[in-house]
Amino acid sequence: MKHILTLAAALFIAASSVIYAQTQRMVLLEHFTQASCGPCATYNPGVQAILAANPDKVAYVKYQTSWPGYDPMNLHNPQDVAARVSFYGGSFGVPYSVIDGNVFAGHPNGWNTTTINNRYAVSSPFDLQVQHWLSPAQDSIHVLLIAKATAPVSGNLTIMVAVIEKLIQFTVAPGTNLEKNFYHVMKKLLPGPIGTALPSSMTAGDYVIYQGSWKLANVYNINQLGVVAWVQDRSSREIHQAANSDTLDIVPPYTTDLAMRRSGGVGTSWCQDVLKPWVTIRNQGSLPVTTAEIRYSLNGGPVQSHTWTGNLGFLEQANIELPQSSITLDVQNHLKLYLHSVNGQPDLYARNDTLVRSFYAASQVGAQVTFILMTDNKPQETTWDIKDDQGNIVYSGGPYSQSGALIQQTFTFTEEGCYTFTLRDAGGDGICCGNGYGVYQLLNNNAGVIGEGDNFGAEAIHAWTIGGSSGIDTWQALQNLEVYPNPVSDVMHLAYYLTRPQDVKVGIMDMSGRTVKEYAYPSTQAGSQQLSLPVHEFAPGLYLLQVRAGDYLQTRKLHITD
Ligand SMILES: [Ca+2]
Ligand SMILES: [Ca+2]
Repeated sequence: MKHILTLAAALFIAASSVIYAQTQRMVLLEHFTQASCGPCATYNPGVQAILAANPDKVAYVKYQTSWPGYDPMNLHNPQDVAARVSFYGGSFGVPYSVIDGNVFAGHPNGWNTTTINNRYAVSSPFDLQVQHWLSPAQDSIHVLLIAKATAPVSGNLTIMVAVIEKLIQFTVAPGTNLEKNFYHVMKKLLPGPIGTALPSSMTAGDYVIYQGSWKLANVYNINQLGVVAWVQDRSSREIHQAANSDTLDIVPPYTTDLAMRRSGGVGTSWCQDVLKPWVTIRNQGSLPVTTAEIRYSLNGGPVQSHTWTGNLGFLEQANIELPQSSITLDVQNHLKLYLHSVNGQPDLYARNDTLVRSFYAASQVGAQVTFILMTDNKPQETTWDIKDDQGNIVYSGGPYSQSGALIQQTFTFTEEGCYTFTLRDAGGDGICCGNGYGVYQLLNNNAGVIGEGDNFGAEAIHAWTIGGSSGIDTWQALQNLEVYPNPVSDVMHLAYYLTRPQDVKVGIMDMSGRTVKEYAYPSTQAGSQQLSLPVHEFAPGLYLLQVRAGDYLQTRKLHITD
C-alpha cells in the first residue's frame, strides 16, 4: 500500500511538473530604428507585416535611436533608449532586431516568421499578467503586473515594463526617411531602464507583484497607450516571458493569500524592556480577507497571538499594532512574526507569511550623539524623534521642506538610561533612491556609527544606552568647513579651521555609504587649513564628503561631474 501511494505521489508530481513546464511563451521583439534611417524605411514594413500577422505570438517594442539623424521620438526619452542600446552591446547600426534577448540579434533580414515560430514553441517558466489604466484626470498611466513562476527558474531575473504608444501617425514625416507611421514606440521604462529585480531563485508557484505609474509626458495620443512587459535575465539577456497589457482585471494567483509586507516597532538595536511590534498585511488573494491571526515570539520564547478583523479587497493593506509585551533581551535577538490563519483557514501561499527581525541589545555609548541627514526630493515625508526609556520625546525634527539639504545636529545626553531614535518616512519608501538620494547617519563620539541608512522603508530605529560618563569635550574642534567648487570635476578645495591640534581625516563616501577614498592628516596644527584634492578618478555622481577632526565630524554633499 505504501508503495502504491508513493507511486501515485510520484506520478502526480511528474504530471504536475509537465503541466508547469507547458506555459505558453509570448516572444518579444525589441527593434531599434530611427525616423532618419533610410534602410529602416526599407525593412520596417516587412517587420511590421510579420508582427501584424502574429499578434498572439509576438509582443514588440521599438526604440527610436539617437542616430543616424533626427528623430523627435528619441528626443522625448533618449536616456531609456540609450540604456537599452548599451545593454545590447552599444555599437550597432539600425535597423537592428533583438528577439527574446539572446535568441537573435542583428539586421532584420536575419530573421523571419520561422524564427518567431521556433522560439514560440519553447515553453516559458513564467505566467505574466499585465494590466494598465489611466488616472481619472488622464495624466498618468498605472501598471499592475503579476509574474508567477510556473517552473523552477533562477538567474539575474528582472521585470521590465515599457509604456508604449501603439501607433504614432504623422501627417508630415518627422525625419528624412519619409516614414509617417511608427508602431509600439517606447515612451518610458518603469520604474527605470534596469527594471525591477525578482528573487534570484523561484520555484513553481512563487510570484511577484509589480505596481508602477508614469506621469504622462510627450504622448501623441493617449488612446494609443499600452504596456509591454517581460521577464529577462540581465546576465544571459534571455527573455523568459513577455506580455502585452490588458485593460481587464488581473487574476490573483491564489484565492486566500495574505502577505506580511513590513514590520516595525523595533530597530537594529534595542534597550527597552517592552516591545510593541507592528506589521503591515496586504491581501494578495482573490477573496476578501476579514480576519487574520498573527503570531509572534522573541528568541523562540512564548508565542503570542493577535487576531485582526476588518475587510481587505485585493491589494488592500492594513497596519496592525500588536499588543505590547515585556521582553528579556539577549545580546543578539530575533523577533519572528508570522501569519497563522486567514479567514479561519490556512493561507495558500506561505512564502510571504513570515517576517524575522534581528537586532542587538543596545550598547553603551558616549554622551554625545550626532544626527546627520541629507534630505531626498520628498523631505516633507521625513520626521524623527529621540525618546528616553519613559517614552518621553527628548528631541525631534522634521518634516523638512528643502530637497538635498544637509542637517546636522549634536545632542548631549546627561541622564543615564535607554534612548531610542526613530526616523520615519510618511511615504513608506525611505529616503533613497526613487526620489533623489538622501542618507542619514547617527554617530557617537565614542562608539562611532550607531546607525545609518537610506532605503529603510517606513521607519528606522536605533537605540543606545548612556552610562553616565562625563567630561566629554563638546567644543567643536572643526569649524567653518568650506568645499569649492561644488559641483567639481577636477580638483576640490577644502578650507576649515581647527580650534586645537587634531588628527584630521577626509573621507569620500558613495551613496551606498561605502568609503571610496580616505586621506589622513595626522597631527594637523590649530588654525586655518586648506587642502586641494583631485577628484577626476571618481565616476560622476553624488558623494558624501566627511571631514573628521578627532571625534568631531562634518559632512557635505559632493557633486562630481565629468
Ligand atoms: Ca500568504
Ligand atoms: Ca520617502
